[in-house]
Amino acid sequence: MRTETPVTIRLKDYQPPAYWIKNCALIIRIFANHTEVDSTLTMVRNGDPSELPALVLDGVEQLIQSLSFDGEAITDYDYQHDRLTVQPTQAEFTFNAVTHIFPNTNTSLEGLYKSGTMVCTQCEAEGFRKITFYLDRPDVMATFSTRIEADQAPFPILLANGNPTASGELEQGRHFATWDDPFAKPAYLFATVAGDLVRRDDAFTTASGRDISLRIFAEPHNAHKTEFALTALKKSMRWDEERFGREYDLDIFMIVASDFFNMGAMENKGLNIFNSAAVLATPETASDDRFERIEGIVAHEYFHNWSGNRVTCRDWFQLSLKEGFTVYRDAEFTSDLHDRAVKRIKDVLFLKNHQFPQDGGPNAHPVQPQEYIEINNFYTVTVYEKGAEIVGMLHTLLGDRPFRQACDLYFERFDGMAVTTDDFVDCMAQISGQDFSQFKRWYTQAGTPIVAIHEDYDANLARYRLSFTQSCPATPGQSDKQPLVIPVKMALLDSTGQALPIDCNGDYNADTQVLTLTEAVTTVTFQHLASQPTPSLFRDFSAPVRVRQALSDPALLLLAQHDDNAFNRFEAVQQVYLDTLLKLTRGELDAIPALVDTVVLSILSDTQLSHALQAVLLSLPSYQQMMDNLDTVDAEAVIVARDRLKLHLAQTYQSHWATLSQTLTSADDYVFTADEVGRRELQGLALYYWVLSGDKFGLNSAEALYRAAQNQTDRLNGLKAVMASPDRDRQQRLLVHFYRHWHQDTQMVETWLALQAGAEGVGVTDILLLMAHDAFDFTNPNKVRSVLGGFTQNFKAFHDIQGDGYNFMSEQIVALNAINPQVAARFVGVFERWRKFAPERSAAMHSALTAVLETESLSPDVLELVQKTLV
Ligand code: 0A1
Ligand code: ZN
Repeated sequence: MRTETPVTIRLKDYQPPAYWIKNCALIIRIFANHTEVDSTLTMVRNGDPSELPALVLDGVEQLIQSLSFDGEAITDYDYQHDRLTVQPTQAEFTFNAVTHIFPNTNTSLEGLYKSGTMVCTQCEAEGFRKITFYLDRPDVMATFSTRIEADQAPFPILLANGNPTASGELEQGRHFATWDDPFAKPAYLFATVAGDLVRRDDAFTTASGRDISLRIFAEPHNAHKTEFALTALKKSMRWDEERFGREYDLDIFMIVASDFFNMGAMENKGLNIFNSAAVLATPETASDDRFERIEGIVAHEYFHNWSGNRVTCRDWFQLSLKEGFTVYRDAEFTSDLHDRAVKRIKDVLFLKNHQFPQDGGPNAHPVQPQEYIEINNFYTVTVYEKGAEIVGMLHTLLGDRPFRQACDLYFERFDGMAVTTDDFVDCMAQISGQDFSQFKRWYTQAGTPIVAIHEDYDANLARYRLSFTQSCPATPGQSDKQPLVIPVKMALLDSTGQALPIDCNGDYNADTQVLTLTEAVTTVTFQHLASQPTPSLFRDFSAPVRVRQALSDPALLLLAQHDDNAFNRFEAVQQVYLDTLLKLTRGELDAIPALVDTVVLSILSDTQLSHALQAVLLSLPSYQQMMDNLDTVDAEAVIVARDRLKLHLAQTYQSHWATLSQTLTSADDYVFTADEVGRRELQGLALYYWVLSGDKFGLNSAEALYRAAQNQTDRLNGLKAVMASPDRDRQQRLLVHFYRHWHQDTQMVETWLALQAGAEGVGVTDILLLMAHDAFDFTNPNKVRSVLGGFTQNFKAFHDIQGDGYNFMSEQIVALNAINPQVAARFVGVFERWRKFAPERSAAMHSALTAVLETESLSPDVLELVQKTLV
């Protein structure tokens, strides 16, 4: 824990380093109670060699044993505030440090730490300084060689980045392994692992014929669950060659599964380390959404080998350079492998549920933040997901081939370098010949733009006009907003939903049907339209904006029933639901409008739709989306409204749900294909509605599905439906049964905890009971996320004014702050929208946050977020 006043780091203050590190030779000696790190840095002055400024190295909690320059002991040094200052006397020299660190007590899970029976690392963003003294910044790129020594019995496997070079026995039951990574990299990509791990092997031959060994390692209790990830890895490797021309470079690629991990996974060069929840899967224990997530994350980390590792970030303000681009790449991978429309719909839902609220709240920041206190707080949905949307817009603006050419140029020009988002966009500009200086505002301007649309049809002139007015609400520190470049993929539909030919005087490219807005107001005129068309705008969500468009009911219905752009069809259906939910919340409706029923019936009876699309089209907007569209949130009214519409759907279409639940079954073994995933998803939704309708047959059917299930998706479909009933006894029986059966399986226990924390009617007392359970561990982020994450995402439970959820979470944040600041800081986000709530809750959330702020020894992570949230 750092106690001094946190320092704000600003992009405008960026300076290149005074010295470069060319090579880092590490010897890591793991002992029972401490680890000795012997690091030799080969360094050279960056700048005038006749002037030698002090060398200031980052280093946290380093117990110094010795320091030397070129073998000469350094006695004159200053080590305070996590910085070591020494004075070189040559422009080229080696610096050696031998220090002791303590992985066993490192609960922050940054640097070198103990995870179960193994020892592993997490160095992004600034964890390497917890391992040794270093210029811990991404623009310092060095080749690394690593020698690890440890007791052979507990640690038979010793891994590090790069290719293996040697291994052997040492005295007293110890052994060593050496690894060499020839690709210069920043320290955040360093990794090492020591453990008693079981390994699964495979191989991959690259497009140019090089043979690569693939290995996944896991602790013995997880070892049977690695096959799926290995297959996903091979698919990712092939896809990156075919779609982006990117080939793997080392001789070996390794993945390690760790039960203790702060995030999803980490792209360390040649040695990815994964949260076991993000890599381990068998049909027995992982549901379809888990399989999807794992496949996407394996791909994401692998793709970083080029977008992030070979070409890396100059500084942490450029984080989206690698993250936005890599999220874009992994989304394309999933879209190519499975159902593109469904993937897009789910990604946009995620953006709207999480990024839009962030962009409209106290922690709104640009995709390229301009300042930070703790960089770990900027691994956000804005940097990742909005960053990916920006890359997607570049693709839309350039078209397939030029976009690929620009990516090729980027990889070739900057291979082995640490660069900026400007460099990336400049490649797009060079290939396309377009000027992207205005486009770059997407990186620096925070807030979700609003595009208001106005239509005007003149029957006499057969002329139709669309005018687009863009604006962007003020965000913290940014009151003046400039117009952005906004691509609008569009079509004009006739009364049957057919796209009409577009004639707008050649102003816009009719083939791609992409309008590009650049001004605050843009008006486009379309000629030769014999009747008024229905506009289908922002197809595939072509820009991350809020669209304000007053569509008539017939127009909305046409889009909801006939738009051949599946994404826009989904948007229209969601609009029908959302309008209804908001009106119900405001008390403006006595009955559910007929439009809802017309839409639902047409989805239920549309045999052309895939099951997966039917399932998303029949799902209601989330509480977050309701909140996001209300100025002030009356939580009770929001809950009552959503329950009412859900019950209406459940009861009105009870016979449909029963039929779907009973017919969408399969006797075949589990397969993970888009069709099968869709079938199970629709069956799960139907069963849920069936149970909600109050039909006892539905409830029995749900229990039967749970009991007969041969895979986790069916099991959870059954169990989640039972959890939607008021039958508490039955729920309890099944939960007891679940635990008895699966208590030895880490991922199943996490699921079991999350199910209970997310259940209807839970309160703080139940959560405390879960936390007192043997299965719970406050030092394990996955367990904490299952219980506290399950609870805080449980809208009814967390916001229950009778309960004490806010104070409870305030206490948990304070307790976590002392153990794991990163995980603690994530939970500050549950209070992010406190101002939106009506006075009683708003005041209660404010006081819970204030209580956190008044705690002594807050980590910079928590302090920064609480301060910003309270402003
Ligand atoms: N770069 C990883 C995510 C990651 C970020 C930070 C971490 O620790 C603070 C760990 C992982 C990714 O994008 O997958
Ligand atoms: Zn990433």
